[in-house]
Amino acid sequence: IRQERRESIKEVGDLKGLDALRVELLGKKGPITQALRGMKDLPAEERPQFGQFANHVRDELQSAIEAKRDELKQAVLNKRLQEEKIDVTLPGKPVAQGQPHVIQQIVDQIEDLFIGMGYQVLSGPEVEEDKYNFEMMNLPKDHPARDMQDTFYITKEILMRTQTSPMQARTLEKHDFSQGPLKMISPGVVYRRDTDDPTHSHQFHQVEGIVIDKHITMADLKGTLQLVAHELFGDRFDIRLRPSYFPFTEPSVEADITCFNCGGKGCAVCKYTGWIEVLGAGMVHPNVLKIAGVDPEVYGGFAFGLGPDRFAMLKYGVDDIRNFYLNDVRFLTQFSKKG
Ligand code: FA5
Repeated sequence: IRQERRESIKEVGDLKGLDALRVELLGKKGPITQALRGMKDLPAEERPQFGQFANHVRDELQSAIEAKRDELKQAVLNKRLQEEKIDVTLPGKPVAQGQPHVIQQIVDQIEDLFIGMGYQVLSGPEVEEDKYNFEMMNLPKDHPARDMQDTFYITKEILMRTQTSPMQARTLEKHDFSQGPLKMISPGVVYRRDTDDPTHSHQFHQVEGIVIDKHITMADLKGTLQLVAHELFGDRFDIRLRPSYFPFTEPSVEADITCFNCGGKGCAVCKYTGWIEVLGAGMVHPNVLKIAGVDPEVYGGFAFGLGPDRFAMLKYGVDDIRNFYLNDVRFLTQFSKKG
């Protein structure tokens, strides 16, 4: 019987079966318990020997069951490990990756270009003081040119900046010219109470630029702008300066770029002129320098404010600026850096 039972323990295939067998063999109704109970019918001198033997068999079966339980548990674990094995050589699942917004891509390109020419890149507050946005830019409270940029006012003195030009005033005020010339660009978002249309948005981007030193001329301005056009659009694109007016520059210009659509020949996109306006610029007005505490008799230079939204429209042939702000991923993913 002993041998037979040991065989049956060996043959059990799972933990449930083993438990059932344990109850069957060692439980109250099992043969060992029964045998021990029957001991009282034996002659007194046989009882100790019989008891000893029965206990011995019980212990033996108990340890056989325990050994089998360990073995089964190990087998379950091994099976799980086998099933959960990861094949690290299999190709991974592709993870969808985001990308910078197309306007940000243009701004990044502009930043890289100017950093390469030794400019510092600064960012300024979008909620700005009237003082920096207008007054220090040679636009006192009663100046008619304030109407050129319809403004979102927060209080009488605080507004959403209408241009990145206040960063000219902020840096001029702080710059220590004994340490060298000022060369700075400042990209950011600006706000105007413009009615949205295909080429105007009430919220758009600008990149301000300013260079102040002792011998800066308009030729430096034109050369710099030409480089920007060539870098962003390619060598076949040219830039042309037209006389214009800004209260903070004298003389002032607006810069046009060869129309991407007709290559300068003239079409509906450029209203048959062959050129598209992309930025305002000029030689920094002596009043702007004076107000910021810089001597205009000694220092002078140029400044510009370009519109990356218009650059992006030109570069990619987008005919409505509002597309950049609708957050339609089908539109935005077209400008993937990889593609
Ligand atoms: C200015 O804002 C001046 N601060 C630029 C400047 C800086 C001149 C330094 C001289 C010296 P303007 O309002 O023209 O200028 O805007 C500059 C550029 O911003 C425009 O050429 C155009 O590219 C872009 N822009 C202007 N208004 C909008 C608009 N509503 N939506 C999209 N882009 C615009």
